[in-house]
Amino acid sequence: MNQPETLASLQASVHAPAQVTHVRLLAWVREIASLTQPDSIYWCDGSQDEYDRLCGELVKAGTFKKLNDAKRPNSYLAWSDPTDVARVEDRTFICCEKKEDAGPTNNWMAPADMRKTLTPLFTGSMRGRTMYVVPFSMGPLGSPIAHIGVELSDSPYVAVNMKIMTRMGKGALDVLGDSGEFVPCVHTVGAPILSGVKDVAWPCNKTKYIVHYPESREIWSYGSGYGGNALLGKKCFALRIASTMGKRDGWLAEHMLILGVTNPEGKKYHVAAAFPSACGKTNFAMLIPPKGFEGWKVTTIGDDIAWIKPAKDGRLYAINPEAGYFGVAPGTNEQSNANCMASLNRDVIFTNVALTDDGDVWWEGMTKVAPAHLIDWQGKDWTPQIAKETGAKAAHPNARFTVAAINNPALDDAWDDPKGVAIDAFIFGGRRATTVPLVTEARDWVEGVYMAATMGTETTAAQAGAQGVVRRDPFAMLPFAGYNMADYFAHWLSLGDKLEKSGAKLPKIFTVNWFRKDADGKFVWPGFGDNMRVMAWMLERIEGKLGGSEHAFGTTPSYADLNWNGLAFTEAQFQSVVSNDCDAWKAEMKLHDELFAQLEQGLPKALLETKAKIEARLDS
Ligand code: SAT
Ligand code: MN
Repeated sequence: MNQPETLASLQASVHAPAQVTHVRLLAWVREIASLTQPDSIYWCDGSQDEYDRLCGELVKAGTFKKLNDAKRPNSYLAWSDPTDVARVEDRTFICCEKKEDAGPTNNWMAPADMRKTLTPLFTGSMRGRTMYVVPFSMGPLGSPIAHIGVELSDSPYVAVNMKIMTRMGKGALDVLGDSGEFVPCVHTVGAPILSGVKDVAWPCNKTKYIVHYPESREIWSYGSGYGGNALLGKKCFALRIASTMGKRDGWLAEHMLILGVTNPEGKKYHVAAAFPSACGKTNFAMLIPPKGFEGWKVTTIGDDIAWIKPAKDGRLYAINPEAGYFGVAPGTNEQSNANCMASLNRDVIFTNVALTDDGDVWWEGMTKVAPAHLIDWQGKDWTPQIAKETGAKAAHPNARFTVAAINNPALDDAWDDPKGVAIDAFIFGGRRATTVPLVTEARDWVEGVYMAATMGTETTAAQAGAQGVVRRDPFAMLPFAGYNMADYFAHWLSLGDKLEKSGAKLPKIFTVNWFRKDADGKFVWPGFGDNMRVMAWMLERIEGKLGGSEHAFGTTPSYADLNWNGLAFTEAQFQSVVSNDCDAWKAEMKLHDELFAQLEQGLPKALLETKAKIEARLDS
């Protein structure tokens, strides 16, 4: 006869500490363990001891190399399998009951079909490995804006990265209590260790599935150990699943950095900015004001994701749900991002950068002169000569660092504030060599949403596939919206409408493009710290100051409207980055047609009306 199961026996069956009294959690861990059949189960407490121990085991397993402690204390380097180096968008699925709820920009499969596909893959997939139970909070522990997730993963690399990227471990379990809500996340590298076979340094599987069930709020990830494919709190939870939660409950989960900017008079503003992956969000979030901006201060709240909720005062408050940065290493240096370089002095996990002969790291663009010899990210000898002859990169272009936010010298005092910060402006930026001007202020919320919705960008190394191809990337959310993009636009419009009707002052919306090129293919705008010049103009606009000229899409500053102190940038150069070529824009508007045709079903009328207005202005 079946005995009623006691909490103690349930805990014992999954090796849970006595602290864990959440029956649903315990039962789910047992269910996944019986499916994936790990050799053992380990509950992460999130302590430094645990982190150090797991890193030590990763060193023994050959996944990590410990870097020279005298050069970079407490830091490690991992090299991935050369086939597992970026997010796999073509293997990413939104599995809701109705295909139209995922929309034409997402891969879709019916939940039942996907479960049928995944069950055999997950069956026994953790054999020979430990299953790590990784409880985490996205957002400050206990914040009303935060949400809890639990990731079950057979990758200790994931466990230690999650310790840096989230509030991971005991604190999250305490918030969960014995009945709290959590998003269940199952991750396997899909490489069971068969008896007698030695494990590899970076286990993964050729077959990959990154699967979201928005209706039951589950995430299932198979076959990859890299970044957003495997650290499921990030893009999978904090964007794809959270965007569906936000749509339902009236808030926004966005692919945005959040920064604070304080002027010399001591007035502080908060800006949230959306750029596609690997287009300089981390650099912008850690911007150091250039010469000519003495007395200004920029501080970081987040570098990748913002959760934004309307508050009773009618303003939009944002938190960074993450606790660390998983940023692109190549191109990062003292000039492009000195705050980031300082953040990376210690306590870092590097993935796919090169190893120097003295046990430190290097990547393209880190120093002007490359070291004479390196071991590249694939473990091969690398010299500047070899690079010249073969084009071999020392670091993979999507090589990353994982580092805690508290390492950032420019961290904002309010970064961990459960209330969040009130947003004054949204910035949307693509990477475009032509057409799109340096900066434009939208006439109003609806036109701002139009510009964000039709944003185009050249693809980067952050996604597997061809680079430098222009694709529409609405709100920089193309790979991250967990539901129909047309409904996502409608959600933005309706939120703005509601706030406006309540009498609230909406944040201003700007679009930027730091990436215009000249006839020789060189970037014209210096970017990085000099982006402060553009931001200062935006803040003046928020204060209602005039300046700028109106054109078909909104207002762009004139040369005289920007502070040029400390930068030699001619009026002609400026013209070349702000000019609006009418023919180019007419062609561009045709590309918007393509997007709108794709999203036809459910596309808000307001966007088509806005398009017609812009086209009429272009024609006049
Ligand atoms: O690999 S991640 O998805 O975390 C990074 C990115 O693409 O922005
Ligand atoms: Mn990102």
